[in-house]
Amino acid sequence: TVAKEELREVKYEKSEGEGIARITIDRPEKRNAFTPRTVMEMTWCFADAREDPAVGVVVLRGEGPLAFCSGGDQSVRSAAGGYVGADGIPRLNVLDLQMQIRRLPKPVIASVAGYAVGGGHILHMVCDLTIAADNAVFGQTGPKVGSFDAGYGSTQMARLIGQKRAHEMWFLARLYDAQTALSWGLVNTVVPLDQLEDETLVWCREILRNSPTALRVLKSALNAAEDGQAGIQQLGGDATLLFYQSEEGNEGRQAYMDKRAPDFSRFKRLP
Ligand code: 2NE
Repeated sequence: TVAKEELREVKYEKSEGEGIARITIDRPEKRNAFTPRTVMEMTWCFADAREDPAVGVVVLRGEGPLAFCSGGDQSVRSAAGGYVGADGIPRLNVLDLQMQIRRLPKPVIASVAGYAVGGGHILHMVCDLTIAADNAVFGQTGPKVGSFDAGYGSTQMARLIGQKRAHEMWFLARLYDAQTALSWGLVNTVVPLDQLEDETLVWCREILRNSPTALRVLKSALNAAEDGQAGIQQLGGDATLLFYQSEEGNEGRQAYMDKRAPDFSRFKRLP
């Protein structure tokens, strides 16, 4: 893990009083390819955004106009079974990051300029919304470089664009422009590159006006079927969180603490 003052490959900003956290992959010279360290830094940022009650929406982006993220840094990929950092240990920690984004109970928006390819394409797919600049390019390169993502990279893609197109995207490993991505349902909207930042802010502010609990439960619900038991757990956790805030839930806890029998008689059994 890393601490905030150790962030080197990622930039993390929180807007004063507005509720927006912005995570920027900061390796533009490599088209924002990620190393194990980049992923650890992103993990730290997403955890902070989750824990901070002032944050209501998270934006994931890449530094510069040329790339959102070009996936795993192939120069540190090892035959030992993953991407290797300074500690010499091979890791595929981006898979944990994907789950962290899915489970973060706040909306996460991918703001994509330039290339979103390989593992970078999967990162935008696991975000809840994608706003693309008109120079954005999407695709999976894995089969060309001897890699694949048979987790969310496959299942979530098929959910988003359908089985035939998902087969095409993976089997041919072509790159697609922003308009094609829009017509396929891979992204929510396409805007001119110079408006990407402003449009992302507009979407954030609109989201921030809405009920945080409604957004939280909807995110869980929209992911629940795909995530199986883990998805039900997330949705179930939201139900427990709400129940703990209710009079009925607190009657049970209070009765236990008072060493008396709980009295649930005043709580209606609604149809
Ligand atoms: C992204 C793309 C299409 C951009 O092309 P272009 O022409 O705009 O830039 P260029 O010249 O290729 O890249 C600029 C510099 O960035 C490095 C390049 O090697 C180049 O370095 P220099 O020659 O200037 O020294 N660079 C770019 N992407 C890199 C990467 N991923 N790793 C290391 N260096 C990279 C074009 O650059 C491209 O196709 N990049 C490779 C995309 C790719 O194959 N990514 C890995 C897919 S596998 C994966 O991400 C993955 C997974 O499948 C499963 C689990 C985890 C990860």
